Amino acid sequence: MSDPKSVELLARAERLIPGGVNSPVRAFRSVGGKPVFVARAEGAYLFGADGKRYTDYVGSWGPMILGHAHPAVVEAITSAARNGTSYGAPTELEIRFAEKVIELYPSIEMLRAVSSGTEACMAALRVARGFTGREAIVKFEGCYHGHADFLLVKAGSGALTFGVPDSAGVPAPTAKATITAPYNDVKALEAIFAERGSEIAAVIVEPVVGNMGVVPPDGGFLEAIVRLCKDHGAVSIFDEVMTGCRVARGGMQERAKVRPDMTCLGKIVGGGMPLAAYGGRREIMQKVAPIGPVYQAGTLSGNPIAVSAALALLERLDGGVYDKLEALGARMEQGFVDGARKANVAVCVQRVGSMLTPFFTKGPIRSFGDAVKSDTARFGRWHTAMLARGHYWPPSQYEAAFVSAAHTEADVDATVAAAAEAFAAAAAS
Ligand code: KE4
Repeated sequence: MSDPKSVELLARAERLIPGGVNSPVRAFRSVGGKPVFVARAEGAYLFGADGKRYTDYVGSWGPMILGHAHPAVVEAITSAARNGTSYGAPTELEIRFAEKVIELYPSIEMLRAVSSGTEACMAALRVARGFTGREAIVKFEGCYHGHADFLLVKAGSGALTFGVPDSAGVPAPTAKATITAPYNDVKALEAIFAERGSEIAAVIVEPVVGNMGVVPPDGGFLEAIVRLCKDHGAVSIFDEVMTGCRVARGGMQERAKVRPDMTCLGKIVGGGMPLAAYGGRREIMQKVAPIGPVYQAGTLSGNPIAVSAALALLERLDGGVYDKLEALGARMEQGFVDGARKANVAVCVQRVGSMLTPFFTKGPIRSFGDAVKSDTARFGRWHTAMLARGHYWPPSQYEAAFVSAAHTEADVDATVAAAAEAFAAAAAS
């Protein structure tokens, strides 16, 4: 349940915008209830339309790693805006952005800035297809790489068959070129390559899944993807839009010490602005227009305001930030485990650094098949109870929550206490 002001705003919004929201998950449909309309945010907190304060664990779905309205980021945006908002021409700022990203991601030798994670993943796959001259791509069930047609695909009848559309409006032939495999299943991936290796342009993976809830890779899984791609002349693509600068400054590829051929970045790397990027080995990126035959473009790509925000954020992500995020993440994980046990509720908390998910099932969760065993109705009741207590959790069982460096131990302890009550409430009803 949300406040009367949000209810009134939703009624107005729904007449003009599908579901009253500009992105589906914001509608709270999978948890019941109605969304809170946000008036402003600062540090670890959101303030609803009625002024109520919430401790925020969505963080704009990941970017707000230093908290909302960080003074240095706000200053960078306002001073950049005084120089104009967009030029549609190259700037030194974009060189500095590319230098910074390449410093953080040594597997990237050349990159292109775009305006969203969807664009980054769509473009990376088009470049991989142009580089290899092949059409088939492999993705994993439960992973989300944005809403490009050929990525809104679910597994066909058998593991080795091509995909079928997972959304209305996606042409069957488009989906057909996408093969879906179970996450963490090396044998399934080996079988796909054995059967169709010569047709596969790329394998794209969330190196830690956030989009079915947090599911870490088994040891050797990421290495197997890179190896199989290398052996068969395909391109390995790590979609680090969520994990980039989240699980480590250099993303999961730094944490796991695995180097993909290409990487997609967004969210934190974009400073919480409409800024994302894709890049990788120079010989691959040299296929991109205007120097190569693969076309990709964007009016606002590398926008000076967005790049200024990103640079202000990225230069503040020092080692101390990640020590704090790890400590707060671990504190919250332990608190949830203890609270669920006391309430006698089956909850499996999975976490990598400061991204975590309480799955309402026994666990462990290694794949989408495991994740869908979760009791989503009980999660929905828990989410509602958390919101009522002033804790703003991602409104879906199949999402990751994020702790920021603006959160304090007291914030986390208060959320853990609320969660304990909410576990009991969810269990009782
Ligand atoms: P955007 O087009 O939303 O900027 O990025 C797409 C994307 C690509 N790759 C990964 C790993 C992602 O997590 C995302 C977007 N994440 C969702 C939340 N799970 C964004 C929230 C939303 O869709 O409103």
